[in-house]
Amino acid sequence: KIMKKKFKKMLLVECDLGGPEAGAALGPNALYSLLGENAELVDVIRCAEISDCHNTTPQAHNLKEINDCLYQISQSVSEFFKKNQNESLGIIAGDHSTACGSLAGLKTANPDARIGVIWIDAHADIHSPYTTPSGNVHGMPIAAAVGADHKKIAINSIDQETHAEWEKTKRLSQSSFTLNDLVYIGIRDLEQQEQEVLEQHNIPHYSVSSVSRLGGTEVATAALKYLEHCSSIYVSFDIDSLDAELVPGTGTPVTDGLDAFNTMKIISTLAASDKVKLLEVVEINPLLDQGNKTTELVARILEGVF
Ligand code: Z70
Ligand code: MN
Ligand code: MN
Ligand code: MN
Repeated sequence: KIMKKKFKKMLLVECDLGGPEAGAALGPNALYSLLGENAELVDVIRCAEISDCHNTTPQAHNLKEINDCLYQISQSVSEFFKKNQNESLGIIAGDHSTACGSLAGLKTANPDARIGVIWIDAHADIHSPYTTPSGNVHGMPIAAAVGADHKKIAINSIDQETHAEWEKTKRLSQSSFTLNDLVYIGIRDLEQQEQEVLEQHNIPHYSVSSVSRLGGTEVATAALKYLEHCSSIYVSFDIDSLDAELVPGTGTPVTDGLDAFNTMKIISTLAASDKVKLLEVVEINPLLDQGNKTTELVARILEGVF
């Protein structure tokens, strides 16, 4: 029996301005080229090149150019959902900084929707410019999407230009969801400020060991159940959620990560839910890969859905 793939239409976002090094902008094309003719391209968004950025925002590197990219993503995603009411969209992006743009697009097309978020990652990505240890914006998309500054636990003071651009990021991000509607899977490399935010908001988390114990299908089912009051669900799949040995081609491989089989079960169980409208895959960096090992594994994990 031939199963119809859920995400037949794809948006590529070629951006690597949110991470510490170049190359993630090449990930979308590398993965897309392995998907075969089933995948229909709806748009390709190219972010500025790192060499063209002046980086005048030290607590959120390249945020001006990232904001330009967020605007385009949001427009493209909202246009897609306005035109294709009951369809789903697959996004292959570069570094994770752009995810708040995808969420903003979903929200704009459907202002009354209560959006739930399932974030599969080694990282919590919930820093703001006030708490970031690195200034890398790929560590901030969730704070942007919910409009949080975390000023009470700040470790950085913010200069004027960073402040202005971050205000713009939050505006573009639309407060598309709230921390009550967030579930993490696989996070294991967090700073103390992130831990505090997670504890304060009681954000549920399925650890790698709970995935091994319960299995991917069970964990995905529980995550969907936790978000059952939401009307649509966005899934962000950062490939560094997988174990470091499996994914050399990513900016920050982290040990003790997810295995391929359970990750495939998680993704396919989530994709089977009608509420899951948007699945975004991020952080493949072909320049760091061993041959094509990482891209090929991710393509295999996504085989049933992309
Ligand atoms: C650290 C920071 C990070 C990757 C996000 C790491 C963030 N928490 N790393 N995605 N690959 O710098 O904010
Ligand atoms: Mn991430
Ligand atoms: Mn990550
Ligand atoms: Mn302010």
